[in-house]
Amino acid sequence: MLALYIIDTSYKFTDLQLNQQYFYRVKTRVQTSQSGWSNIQSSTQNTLFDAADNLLDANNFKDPNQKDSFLEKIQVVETMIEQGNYHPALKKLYNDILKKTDGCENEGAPDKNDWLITCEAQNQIYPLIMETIDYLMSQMGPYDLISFSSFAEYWMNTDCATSNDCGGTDLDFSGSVDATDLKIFCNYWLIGND
Ligand SMILES: [Ca+2]
Ligand SMILES: [Ca+2]
Repeated sequence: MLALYIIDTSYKFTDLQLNQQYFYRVKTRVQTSQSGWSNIQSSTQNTLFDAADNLLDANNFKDPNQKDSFLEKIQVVETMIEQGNYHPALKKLYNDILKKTDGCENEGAPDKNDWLITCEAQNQIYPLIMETIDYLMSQMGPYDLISFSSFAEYWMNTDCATSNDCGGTDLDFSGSVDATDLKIFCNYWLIGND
């Protein structure tokens, strides 16, 4: 909620959640007199699918046909989310979709397995994928899945791919449980205790 006066006649919201509906109303003030509140307006943020469809041109892909495949993958994830299957959705986002868009974030240039071949395109979609991952993590609540004792049990395990993601402790689905997973766990554990 924004409850302050601004001088400009427009305002840009940031950190809005994909697929969420937001409501707005405004009033104006001239010196000491002010108007009543406007009617309430609302808008719904794009889904990740719509955002990817609108933001990414087929020419941004290594092969222009990959745009459709990319959108199909996102569609699969959105269906999983609608059905409440957060864990498989998270896994597909991390393992499949994010990896095709993460070279610029990790190394400053598109990497070998990236489908998007420009940093401009990656920089548009990567933050939205991360936002969706954050949303899923917040919906799941880390201690629904795992606890510190699970971390002890699976710590430094390197064959998570064959063992149900090491009981859920391989949070970035890298195949092993290490400091990266513990860091993710701690971040969400802190958020969950606000
Ligand atoms: Ca990659
Ligand atoms: Ca890991």
